[in-house]
Amino acid sequence: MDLNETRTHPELLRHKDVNLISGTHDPDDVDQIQDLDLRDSDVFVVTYPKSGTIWLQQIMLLLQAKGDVTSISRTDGTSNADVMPWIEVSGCRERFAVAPPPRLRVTHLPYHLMPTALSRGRGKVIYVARNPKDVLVSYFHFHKLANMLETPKSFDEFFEKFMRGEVFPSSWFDHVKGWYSHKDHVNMLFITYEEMIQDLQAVVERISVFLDRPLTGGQLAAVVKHSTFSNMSKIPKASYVQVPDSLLSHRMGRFMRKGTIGDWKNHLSSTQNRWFDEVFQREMKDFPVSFVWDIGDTE
Ligand code: PPS
Repeated sequence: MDLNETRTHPELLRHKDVNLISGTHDPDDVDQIQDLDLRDSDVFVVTYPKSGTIWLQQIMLLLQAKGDVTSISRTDGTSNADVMPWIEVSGCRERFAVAPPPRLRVTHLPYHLMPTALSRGRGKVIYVARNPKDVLVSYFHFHKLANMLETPKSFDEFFEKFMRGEVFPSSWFDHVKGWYSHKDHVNMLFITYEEMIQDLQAVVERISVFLDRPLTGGQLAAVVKHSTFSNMSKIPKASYVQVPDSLLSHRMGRFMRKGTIGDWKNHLSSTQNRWFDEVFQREMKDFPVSFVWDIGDTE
């Protein structure tokens, strides 16, 4: 596939230590997110890109519907993102202010750009982290289909940009460490993508307890069933196949790509892997959460 056949090269906008996406984010609008008044029922799913955002959208909407997938299935061409959008995308902040509860939102923003009301105990945060080698690979493939992002010339070029944090929203290391450092100052549940792969039911149970939304055994089983990779892939509004071609070039690949642990082994050279490990050890040496790097380690 010729990766250079593509589109214009959109620019990242550097703003308050974050790379925003020109045309998708408006810095003035993003600045106003900090002043949002929060309710206790507001929930933000926070992720670095490619860490399980749309998986959590599906789980949250199913939890809300007590596992009744038909009640969240819409035939109007909209996707889960229309119900649970990214707060930082232009236009979303105004709609948030007037939306009825519960206001469920996702975001890739770092902590310092989020509503200060979170630090006063208002609202809840579910942070999902994924092992960064798989994030890098998933993000590389996503850059090929996302029209708002620059198409990488090669994997090697993208690898270097990722390692330098020259992607939206900046460095994976800063994002995860930054949010984790506020774990005890906000109402936060910290989970990993790999835990979800390993035992989805246990994670959904933790989320339902955290949100104080109890489920019966049957409802829990239904939430889990309709949020597995294979089932979500068959639901157009959950798998993003409905997103217009102007945003995602579907011919370049699928949003629901592999959904596993360890695909990085098919992409990183041994030199890149060594470099990654050195940076990871330096950056994450005091980080108390460990990551799973291989699907075989979950068994
Ligand atoms: S984005 O663009 O930041 O919102 O992407 P995000 O949703 O965070 O991450 C996309 C990756 O998550 C995978 N995914 C899943 N994996 C396992 N099970 C389920 N149900 C699931 N849903 C989404 C998706 O396939 C992307 O990972 P890769 O590695 O590219 O397959």
